[in-house]
Amino acid sequence: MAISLQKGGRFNLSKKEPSLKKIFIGLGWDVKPGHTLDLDASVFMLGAGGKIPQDEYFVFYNNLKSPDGAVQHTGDNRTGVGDGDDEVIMAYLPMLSEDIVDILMIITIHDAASKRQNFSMIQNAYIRLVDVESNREIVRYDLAQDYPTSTEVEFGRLTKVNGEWEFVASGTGTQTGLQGYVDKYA
Ligand SMILES: [Ca+2]
Ligand SMILES: [Ca+2]
Repeated sequence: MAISLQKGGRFNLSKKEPSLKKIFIGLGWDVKPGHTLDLDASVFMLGAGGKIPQDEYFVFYNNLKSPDGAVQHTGDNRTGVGDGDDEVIMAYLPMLSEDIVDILMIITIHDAASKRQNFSMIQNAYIRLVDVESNREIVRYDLAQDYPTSTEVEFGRLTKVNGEWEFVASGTGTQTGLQGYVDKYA
């Protein structure tokens, strides 16, 4: 059975899943009745200085693959309708550039500012990691908290600590727009 994390929880993948290579990162959400929102998954792959080493380490619907080939976005979902994963990121750990120490999974609301939308209109949000080889869910984080003012939320991140990869259930909401992340990390 998969481990279920609370906000701030951590799971050491290198220690507990030493054979893990290819990770299916499923991101899910539902739009509350009466609203129409388009959410997008983005990945920022950061070096030790807290910045992306080059532009293409920002992986999103217009740049589906990282330069090292390790992280791939499988495509845009416009509605979030239906149970199960709405957008999916694939990560292949052996191909990851040695320079990368943080991989942030961020969900933004498309045109949130102009449409006056935020995460209070979203429910059933989660992030889960699946081992592709065994098709086994390893760890999951359900974002129980409401985000009344956030226009984007970091659902989770993979972070390298002393050479070991940990998954962190971050659940951090902001209201800077996707551009705010680009300004911060690029
Ligand atoms: Ca989308
Ligand atoms: Ca959904």
